[in-house]
Amino acid sequence: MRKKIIAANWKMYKNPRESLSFLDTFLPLVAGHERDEILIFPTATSLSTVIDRVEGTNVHAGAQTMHWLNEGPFTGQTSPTMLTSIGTTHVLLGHSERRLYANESYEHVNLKLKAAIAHDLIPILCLGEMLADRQTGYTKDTLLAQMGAALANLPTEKAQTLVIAYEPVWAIGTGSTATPDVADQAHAIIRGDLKNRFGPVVADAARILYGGSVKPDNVSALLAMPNIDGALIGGASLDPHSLALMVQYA
Ligand code: G2H
Repeated sequence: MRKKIIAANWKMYKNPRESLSFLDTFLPLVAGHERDEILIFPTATSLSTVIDRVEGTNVHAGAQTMHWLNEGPFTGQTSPTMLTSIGTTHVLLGHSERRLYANESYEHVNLKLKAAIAHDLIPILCLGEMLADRQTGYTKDTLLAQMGAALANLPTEKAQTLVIAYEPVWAIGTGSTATPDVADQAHAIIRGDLKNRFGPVVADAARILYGGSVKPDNVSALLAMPNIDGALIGGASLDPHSLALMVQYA
């Protein structure tokens, strides 16, 4: 039985004061909730504040991206060791907004994924097809190509903690969620590829989250599907009552 993950991707919202105000409301609402893992991915300037505030609770915090090297002349970047030095446990990698607006390729994501694992950060690898891929029947090919590039040369023993977020780009922030069946079919493709690549133990253990316009009124139907092991939630995670409802699967 895979423990589900409810993850909040705050994108470029909430300064440290707003993050603390959110947590003052949210933490009591989910206190003692152990059925699922609860993760929050604040913006870089709020990360250390959030980590300090959630210490000792059932909530963990992660970064929205990172570089693969430990230091260097890379203006604006944050390294794996910088993240672990403040107690970060998870990192989102390859989010479509990073691919779209920061030119991030899956070759970069591959370097980041290996660096995250080497530093005991749990990576959440984001992937998903564009609307044009789906309309032309290329969803499966696209997902397999993204998996192939992101997971290239990753040894099986390093794949044990993998978490993948399937986020169809056409469903991100658009209000159009994939139906539970459509999402589950994509998750099954991803799990099948994990099995081919790393064997049944890794494939059975990997959590595959769905992301893309998840809200309190669609979360329970999505999470009821056999291959959907949680949700990566953007817009609807910014309100503490809304996120708490989704932790309870609404
Ligand atoms: C997809 C998702 C969170 P939203 O980007 O990663 O955002 O729920 O706003 O579609």
